[in-house]
Amino acid sequence: MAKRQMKHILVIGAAGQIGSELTMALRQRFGNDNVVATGRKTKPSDIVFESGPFEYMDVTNKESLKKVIETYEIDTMYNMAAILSAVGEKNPQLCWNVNINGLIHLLDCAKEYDMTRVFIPSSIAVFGPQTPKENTPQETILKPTTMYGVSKVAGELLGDYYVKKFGLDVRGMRYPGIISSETLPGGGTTDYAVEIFYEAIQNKKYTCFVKETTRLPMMYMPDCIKATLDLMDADFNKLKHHCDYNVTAMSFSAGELAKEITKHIPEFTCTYKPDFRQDIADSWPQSIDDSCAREEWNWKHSFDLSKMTKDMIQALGKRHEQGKLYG
Ligand code: AKB
Repeated sequence: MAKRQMKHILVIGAAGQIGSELTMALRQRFGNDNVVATGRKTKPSDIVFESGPFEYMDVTNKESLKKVIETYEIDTMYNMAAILSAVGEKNPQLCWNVNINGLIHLLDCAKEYDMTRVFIPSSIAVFGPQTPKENTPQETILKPTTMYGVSKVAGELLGDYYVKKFGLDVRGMRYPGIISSETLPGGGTTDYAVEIFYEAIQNKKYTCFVKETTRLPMMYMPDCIKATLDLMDADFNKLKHHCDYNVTAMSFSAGELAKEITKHIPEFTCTYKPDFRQDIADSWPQSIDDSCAREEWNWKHSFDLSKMTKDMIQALGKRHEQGKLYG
């Protein structure tokens, strides 16, 4: 399935938590001018905005997507635009529209413009209450109870369909909760695992919106970027799956995370006040079996709970000292 070399890359959703850091990693690798960043409304970080091309574009509007593809002769796309689980429950129609209608536009454009490769992320949200919770297998029950999860299952199936039916090279993985220090996440259930660090640094206390015992699969951003680039680099012929790889790095409860933070900030306290996001978290697995990703494209993580916590506190602590904790 080797076509042209990857040259002109489009990152959709480049103002978001993963899109912003992915854009910078791709620019470093392929050259600033070869990576076009787009966002719907939010202005991205200064570095994303200033280091290379940036366009405002709405993936639900196919014409605006086509215009960007034609202007920059795009041959590779990363679709990081999504309405996440918590916002998706507040606005299910918007969630379906962005996550599915946007995705179809993107896949159709990839086919129409004979693109080299497309990345479409999925999520642990594809799993539901009937899925085994521990060491969740690659092949298992996919009956999510959130609109975000429904859209992600449909997205995985759509991506696989475009591979089989049209010979398009589409790849994707089921991201766990992603923890990072550059751009705050927005609208997800796993957001508490990022917010807790900001609050620990700034106020030495945090009210967590899931229970102390809530345990979810997580990954630190450097591993998330590595996993994404590694899957996109992998030899297509070695991939037995396409859009639905399980990936993980660590699993911990909210209480275990708080305890790890107190090793660095002893006065930090965490209280727990579960809200509607508790039900979402309870419907997801606690740990993931990602052996297919490890076997088929050599996935390996580097950060565990203690290494990630140390790194987060160092990065945010430095920004706090400079009076720029929130950028
Ligand atoms: C969310 O919490 O909605 C996301 C996800 C796990 O996909 N971070």
